[in-house]
Amino acid sequence: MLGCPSGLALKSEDEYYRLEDYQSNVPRWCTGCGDNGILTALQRLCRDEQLPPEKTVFVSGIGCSSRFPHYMKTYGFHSLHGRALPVAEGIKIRRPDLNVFVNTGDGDCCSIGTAHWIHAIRYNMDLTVMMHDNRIYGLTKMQASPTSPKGLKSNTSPRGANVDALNPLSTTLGVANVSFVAQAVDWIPDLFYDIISQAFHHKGFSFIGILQRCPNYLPTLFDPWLQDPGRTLLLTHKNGIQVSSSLSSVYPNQEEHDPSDLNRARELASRKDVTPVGILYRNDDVPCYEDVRAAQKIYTPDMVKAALDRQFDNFAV
Ligand SMILES: Cc1ncc(C[n+]2csc(CCOP(=O)(O)OP(=O)(O)O)c2C)c(N)n1
Ligand code: SF4
Repeated sequence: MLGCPSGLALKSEDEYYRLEDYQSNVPRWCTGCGDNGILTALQRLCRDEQLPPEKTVFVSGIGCSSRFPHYMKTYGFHSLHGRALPVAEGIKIRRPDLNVFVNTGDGDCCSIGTAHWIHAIRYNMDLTVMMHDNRIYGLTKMQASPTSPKGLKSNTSPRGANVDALNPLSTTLGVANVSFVAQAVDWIPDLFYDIISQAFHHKGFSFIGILQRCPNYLPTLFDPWLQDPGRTLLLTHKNGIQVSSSLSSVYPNQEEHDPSDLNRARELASRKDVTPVGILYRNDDVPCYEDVRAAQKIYTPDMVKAALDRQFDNFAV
């Protein structure tokens, strides 16, 4: 057994996965795009958890953020716009042994993919879902998304978006069987890593809304948060995130929030004066659909074989 810088006990040097073992193509995102930091954190997570690349899958829809699987040297599925979740569920139901991550954009998840999103929460399969929320359609060049703030000028709302934005956290917290909801921001990497790590360890549908900068189309959108740390409310708890003293000195606005308190989570999610960052809700007792299905399995392999043989016999000459 060998030691390593991160303190993990290893079987042999050859079996230790390094950061480079998860790095694939050089990302084609714009300089300063928040997706770059999210990618680095996920590669770190895979390395720290020593996830075998052949047992790990990143699934995405379509969008800038959905290019994610191309940059991970794991299995990946760059699917159809809005369809990342059903693809990921299909993978998980057949191969519950795989680590399945989902990358989706605010357009991909909250617009064309809404129906899949709502039902995926209810089915509560063991997936780690990152919703990269840059509040715009990036790939198709700046159209308003459901999370675009009211008044935002875009190519589809030249006079300003004229309906209130959808709140992805409140929406997720309103669905039956919700089991994990967090919010992260791409510009506080330590907290981002902690949140993503807790989401990964939660067994069930872990939804992380990530405020993600798009310097290409909305270069100043998150400036108020970057310039005024008081706009960010860090949610701390022994069952949530804990904040270092150095980070506390920058972000003194904190609240001790017990993630098992669903009503308080809903109140926090709907606050407009501050942006909560941390674990809003966690319930480890919600059953996962793949386990429910496995327990109800009524067909043995022999029964499947016999049924197939009967079908083939119909075509025998
Ligand atoms: C069925 C279908 N409709 C529309 C499109 C065009 N389209 C591609 S990406 C996209 C929006 C992506 O926005 P978002 O999910 O927010 O991701 P971002 O690019 O901002 O990361 C749209 C409308 C498509 N590819 N397929
Ligand atoms: S357009 Fe925006 S979201 Fe897309 S890669 Fe560039 S900065 Fe990132």
